[in-house]
Amino acid sequence: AVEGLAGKFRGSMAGALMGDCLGAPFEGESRASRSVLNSYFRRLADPALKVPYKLYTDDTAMTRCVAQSLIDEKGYCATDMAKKFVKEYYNEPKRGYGSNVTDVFAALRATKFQDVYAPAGIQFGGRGSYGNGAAMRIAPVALFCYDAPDKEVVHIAKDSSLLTHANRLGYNGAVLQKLEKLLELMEQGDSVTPSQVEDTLGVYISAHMSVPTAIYSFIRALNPVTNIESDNAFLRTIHYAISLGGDTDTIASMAGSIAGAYYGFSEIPESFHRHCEALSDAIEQADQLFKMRKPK
Ligand code: 8NA
Ligand code: MG
Ligand code: MG
Ligand code: MG
Repeated sequence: AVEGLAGKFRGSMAGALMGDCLGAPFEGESRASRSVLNSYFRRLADPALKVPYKLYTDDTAMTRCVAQSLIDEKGYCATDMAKKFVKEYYNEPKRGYGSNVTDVFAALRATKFQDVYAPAGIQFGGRGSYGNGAAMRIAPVALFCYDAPDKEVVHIAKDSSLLTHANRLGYNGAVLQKLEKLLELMEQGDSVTPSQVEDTLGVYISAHMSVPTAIYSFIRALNPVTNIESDNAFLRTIHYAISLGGDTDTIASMAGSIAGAYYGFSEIPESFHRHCEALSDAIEQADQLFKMRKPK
């Protein structure tokens, strides 16, 4: 088994994928009941269960592009990343993309990538998208910048987001406000209900109503959670994130990437590996990003 830092890189990429695959069946629906989710996770843990793997969605499709672009270009290249997003989208358009981001892909293609940041800038009457579609694909940037100076991670995170999501100031401010609320919820421990999380942090497709929720899910699942049977802490994170309802695949993917990095790949139960599409690709990309670490 790969342990240590390499295992954390694998865990982060695998966690992002698994949150997406496992959360996708519940996306956008009303919150799944505790018994439905407990039996879902119990069934998947059974090595005898033979079912087709769960397909990844736009979250992973875009995460794979971000990772592959950083690997191929040995750094951030806006044009290459934008081209990869567009190629991926037109190859497999039915991965469940947000309803407006596809206009960006169309405009990038129509303008032959002349100004790769322009199409995102004109979304929503020039305000830009505040959807969580940039945050949901960010894990490879954190891995690529692991040993790099902080300013590099901020630069790549920001600029790679701007390829599709221009409304950054708006949601950054909101995220900071939400972090205070997150701390308040943390102080209330295991008594916080899913409705309280929904009302306080949000479970929606906007970045500011999902990124703090994903961080909260990771923190909350460090300890056992009432009504969540999964006793493996990595799975508990994904299980808990899904239990909040709303944008389940994306919140579970963001929480899963944090949990996977924290616990490491070896903590992800093997019985779950075969339930997620293309896990071996996520591991391969993690290994390549690990090898490319840039010293400070
Ligand atoms: P996006 O840029 O199309 O944004 C998603 C949605 O957010 C838009 O369609 C709008 O409804 C809304 N929105 C964003 N910015 C603004 C704004 N400035 N003013 C008004 N409304 C705005 O796509 P994205 O890549 O950010 O979307 C990511 C999400 O879509 C992820 O959850 C992903 O899994 C996917 N998705 C979500 C659902 C769901 O029901 N939760 C369903 C299918 C797909
Ligand atoms: Mg999705
Ligand atoms: Mg280059
Ligand atoms: Mg989603």
